[in-house]
Amino acid sequence: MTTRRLVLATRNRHKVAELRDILGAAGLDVELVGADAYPEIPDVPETGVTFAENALLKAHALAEATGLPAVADDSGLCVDVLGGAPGIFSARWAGKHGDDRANLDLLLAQLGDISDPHRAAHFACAAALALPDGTERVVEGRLRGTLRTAPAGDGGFGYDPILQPDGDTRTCAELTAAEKNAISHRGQAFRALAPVVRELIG
Ligand code: ITT
Repeated sequence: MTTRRLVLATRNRHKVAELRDILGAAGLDVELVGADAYPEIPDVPETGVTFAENALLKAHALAEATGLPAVADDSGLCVDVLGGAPGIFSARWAGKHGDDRANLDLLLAQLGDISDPHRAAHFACAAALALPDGTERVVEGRLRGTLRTAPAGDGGFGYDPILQPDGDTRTCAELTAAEKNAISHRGQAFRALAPVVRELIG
């Protein structure tokens, strides 16, 4: 039997690495290919207003363009005292998409006067699967924690250096990749999606 190919609808190389680890550990017998293998396919505008809507937009666009099953995630950091922001705007909070350091610095400045008991936040992830025939599934995961006042650690990406998961004394950027995947929003969401992928594409 030939191994099925599954396209990962992300150009974020950190996410590709995490998804390879997470889906690999879930025992999926599929060949995982990043969206970078299809440079001619344009990025889809993230016009949704929820993580789930955006994840489905990305997965459907790539499934239609490639004729292959596609998985996507949309994720971000939701800060309680900011009413859930940056949320779906996490990647472009400081203006330029993907400028992790500027996003993190702006958020820390905005929270400068907020004391520890009020610095609760969570990472959220919606993981979507879309098939070329329009079949879709979406599941969500969360990682709750507290925001530090200064970055610590150099692992991971994005807001990892300022989120300290509940029950730990380290930030996400101080965890090993395996430790982060075991508890992360993305790990939870894609571990929940893995049996669905197995059922739908074999
Ligand atoms: P794709 O759309 O190509 O997948 P992206 O980086 O634009 O890549 P999102 O639109 O989902 O992805 O934005 C996610 C942003 O949320 C990301 O840039 C980080 O700022 C933040 N984020 C998401 N997951 C994170 C994680 O595990 N650790 C730290 N920050 C994270």
